[in-house]
Amino acid sequence: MTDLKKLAETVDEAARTATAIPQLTDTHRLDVGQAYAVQAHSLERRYGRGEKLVGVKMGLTSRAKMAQVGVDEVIWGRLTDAMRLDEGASLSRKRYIHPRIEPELAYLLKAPLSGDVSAAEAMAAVEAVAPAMEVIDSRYKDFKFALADVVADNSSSSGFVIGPWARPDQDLTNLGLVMEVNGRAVQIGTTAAILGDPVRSLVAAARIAGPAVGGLKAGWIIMAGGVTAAHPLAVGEHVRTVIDRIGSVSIGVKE
Ligand code: OOG
Ligand code: MG
Repeated sequence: MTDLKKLAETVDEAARTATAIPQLTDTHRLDVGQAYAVQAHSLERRYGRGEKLVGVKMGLTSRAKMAQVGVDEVIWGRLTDAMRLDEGASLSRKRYIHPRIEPELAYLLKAPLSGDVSAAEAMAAVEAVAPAMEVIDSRYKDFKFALADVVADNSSSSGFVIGPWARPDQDLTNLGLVMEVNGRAVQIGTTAAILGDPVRSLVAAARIAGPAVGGLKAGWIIMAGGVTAAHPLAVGEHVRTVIDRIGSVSIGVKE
């Protein structure tokens, strides 16, 4: 029988020490349900070190992301306070294995959400929205994984940065977005790339992540998923994402 706690220790140690590991599915039979259990156990280890659950991230909610990693199912992961990066600050490249960054939209909840909810019900629970970026750093060698591997690895999540919060009572369905590196556009897209309408990602978070975390809570952040393919980060880069009408968010990369 596969020891899910042992696998959780393996992915957690890989993340904690920024060390690449072979895919779990190379040596273990792991279904997606077991992979989520590994994720939950690995996060328990983080909570044991004092980290707090502050939200969830949705993943593979756009075609561009599915194509980049070769997995085509919507996945989710857990966000802790220690993963949050300061807006406009610089992250330390050496704390990661092979970090990539991707432009996202973040929701801030003012009311709990869980289970089957409509888009209107989901939006009624939203306090604010913000331009955001996620730093993903798959713990697997060469950033290669199967569905169960990436789920066990907290869906590659490694950090997130949130820009200024904006009012949610505006049309968010098709906002143009540009991600720039040192002032040069490297990715362009639209929020419509997220499941046709980013609110669908929030609805999916309530349905698939909600029951597993005792409900999405007021005060939590929900990351809707990468709009475009992710950009590999290098020291000296300054990355900025601008979303039409919402605003911008940036981060630098130092040694
Ligand atoms: C998997 C995580 C996907 C997103 O926003 O689509 C994700 C990966 O790309 O490594 O975070
Ligand atoms: Mg992401």
